[in-house]
Amino acid sequence: MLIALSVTLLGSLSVGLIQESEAAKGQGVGLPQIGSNKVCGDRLCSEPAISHSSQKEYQIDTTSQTGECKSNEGTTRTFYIAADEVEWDYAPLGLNQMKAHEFNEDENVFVENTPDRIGSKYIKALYREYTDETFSKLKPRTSEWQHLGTLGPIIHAEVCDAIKVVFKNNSDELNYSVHPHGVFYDKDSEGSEYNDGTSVNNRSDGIVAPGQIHTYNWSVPQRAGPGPNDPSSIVWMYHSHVDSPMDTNSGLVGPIVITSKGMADSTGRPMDVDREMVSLFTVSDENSSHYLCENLEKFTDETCDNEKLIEDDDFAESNLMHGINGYVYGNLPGQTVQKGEHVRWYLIGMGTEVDLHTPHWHGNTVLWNGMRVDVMELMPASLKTVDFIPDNVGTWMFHCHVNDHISAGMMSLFKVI
Ligand SMILES: [Cu+2]
Repeated sequence: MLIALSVTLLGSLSVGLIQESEAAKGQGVGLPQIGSNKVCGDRLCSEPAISHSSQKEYQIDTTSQTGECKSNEGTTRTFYIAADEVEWDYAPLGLNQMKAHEFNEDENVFVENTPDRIGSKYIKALYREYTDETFSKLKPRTSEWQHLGTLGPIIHAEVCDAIKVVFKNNSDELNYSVHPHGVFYDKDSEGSEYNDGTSVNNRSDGIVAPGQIHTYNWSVPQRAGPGPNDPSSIVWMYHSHVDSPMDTNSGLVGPIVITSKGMADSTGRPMDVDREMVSLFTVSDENSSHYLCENLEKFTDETCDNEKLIEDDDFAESNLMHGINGYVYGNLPGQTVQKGEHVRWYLIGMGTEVDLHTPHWHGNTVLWNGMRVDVMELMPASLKTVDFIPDNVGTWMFHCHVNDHISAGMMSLFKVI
């Protein structure tokens, strides 16, 4: 039987080699052809690697930029979002919740407030959702979205919908904007000003002055929605892009989730998902925030006039807040999922060259792009979507696996109940 199997294997392999060399002659390349010798798991299999039907699915849509959406086909989803200057606490519990102990000397480098250290509280600019165009009443954040922390409100839409963001800049002195990733926008809704040849009339989106309101209109063609390898919804983000590094270090980042056409409920959320989670992994560099001087004046005995302090490496390090959604050392609330439900977890990376993050779920595994993992990789502005069905009840660590970031507090807890 072994001999027979070997002969069969050799036979099919030699056919494969002949096919390959013939193909190589014709195409001038030596790459093996995908064909009858495709490896299926731990065995050879005979079916073609790519069927005609799957090839069809992978064709790029060459229709107009709005894909196959007809005008007025979808829903217009309106959001009232302001940039608000607020006091934010990276560690509101006042302890290291990962170990349920008081902050030790190493942890206090980042969170202890002293006469010349800001500590865990900072003035930041955050996107916050209001109920209407008067911007007089904040829309309450439900317990489901409590874990968003510093992130702005989640913008849900379905392919062929339109998104309207009425943005008010509530800053006293600073210009801000809303720049989206992924969705379709004209120049007056890009939220970023640069030398692009557009007229002055097209520039009110890029710099929204203090107290001003700008309405951004974004459409959601197919190319803004899930691709062939994506699940039924994917994550994008929006952020201020007047001075992108300083604006985002100050806190102005939020998530956009686009669901495939026909897969969303009335609120634009994916119908095949029970629970959505969003996590932003970034080292918020409060040294590069618009509010450094204000923070010094409010929380310490120092001011920005003390150049020696501002240039001190230890002071600079104390302002590198290694957070998940703006929380350090297990202070992030509301990360609760249920055993057996379909959880979709959206991951966002932001920052600079130190922002190489590897989110790791303890106790469970996730699926990304058809692959099983329990650690993901994020670079600045990475946007990734994973799925899982929790099967392991308990309180689990969800943290960045980069050693330096673990020490600096980029850790949280999630519960499977
Ligand atoms: Cu990290």
